[in-house]
Amino acid sequence: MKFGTKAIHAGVQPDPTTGAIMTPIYQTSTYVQESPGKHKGYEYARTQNPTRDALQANLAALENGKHGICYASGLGATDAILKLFKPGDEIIASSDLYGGTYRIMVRVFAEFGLTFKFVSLDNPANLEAALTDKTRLVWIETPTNPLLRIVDIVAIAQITQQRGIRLVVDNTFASPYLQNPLNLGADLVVHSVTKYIGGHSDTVMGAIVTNDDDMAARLKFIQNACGAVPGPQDCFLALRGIKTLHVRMERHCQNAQRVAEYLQQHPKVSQVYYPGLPDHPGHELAKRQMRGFGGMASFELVGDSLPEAVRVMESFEVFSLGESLGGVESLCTHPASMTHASIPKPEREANGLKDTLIRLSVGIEDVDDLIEDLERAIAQI
Ligand code: P1T
Repeated sequence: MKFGTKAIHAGVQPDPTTGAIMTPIYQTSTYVQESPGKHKGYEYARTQNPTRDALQANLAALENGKHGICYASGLGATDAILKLFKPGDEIIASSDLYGGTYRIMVRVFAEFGLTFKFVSLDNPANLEAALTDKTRLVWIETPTNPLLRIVDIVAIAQITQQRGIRLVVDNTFASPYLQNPLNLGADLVVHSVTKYIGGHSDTVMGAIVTNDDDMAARLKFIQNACGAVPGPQDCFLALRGIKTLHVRMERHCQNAQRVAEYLQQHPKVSQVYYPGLPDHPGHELAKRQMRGFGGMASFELVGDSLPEAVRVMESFEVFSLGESLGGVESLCTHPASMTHASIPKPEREANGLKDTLIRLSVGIEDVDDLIEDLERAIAQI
């Protein structure tokens, strides 16, 4: 079955009691048992919920995995993965990554004895150099947030597999429509469902997909034991969002390509980060491992003046200034003060993330209006 058909049909079937074509929102906390332990497969809604089951099966199908497990947020999913490890275990993560992922690692799990190293993994040789006999997990985003670097999943997986180290790919920026890391050698795929999968900026949720039965069982145990489950209404919204994922992603890619090309030729723009541009260092790799270049683009203005960058961000009329990404509407974010503020400035700067970087989540509006908005906003400086 091809992607669009799976997006609409995988994991869902007409409701057995009424024939309702849409999976109902099973808004219940418990399920009646005939006799202690004699029930229809559902006991308590933290443990199982039919709306969540449908979503989990659907997401597993979209990532070509066996097991889908959903959490109350993307960071809830990250939290569950980190709980698979023990004090003394070392985790190597790519140095360009979502600030909240950095924060849960450094401010929460480091306190429990996990150790973390942040390494620029767009060159896989850097991973070889950083590995120790304590390394148990490698964590990558690709494309990375917010600098849109491309990490070679196959090359990284070759290194981790040889040494029995687990590889997680945060596939939030690509979505399962553009990239399937399990097919490229990853052990676990993690998503902020909040973003492209949900697609409408109305839900916060996370998901993990894996083919590994043992890790799936442990992650389901953590889902139930620690309790970071999404509610049924959110699962319904995510399922509804997914039905148009393939159509939305096509338009996100087209619009972002046009926006990136426009920005690249603008005399007041010094740098554009978008993997669909032929001079992006990861362009050829992105062509190999992705089916499109996605809807995220970042840029810097000539002169690197923070007040000027702020003036541009304040001047947008179609792009809304805010955190998050992946919704149908275009958003603009200031990573240094918003999504990546929890990474100390010297570390951000060492990684190439300037205070003047502007990140765009290019929505699916009419692209001419987006370009006009950029033109108007940049003309303010
Ligand atoms: O917000 P939440 O659903 O908990 O997802 C966290 C998360 C995980 N991974 C990536 C790559 C992310 O971008 C995020 C959340 N990011 C934003 C809110 C943002 O604006 O970048």
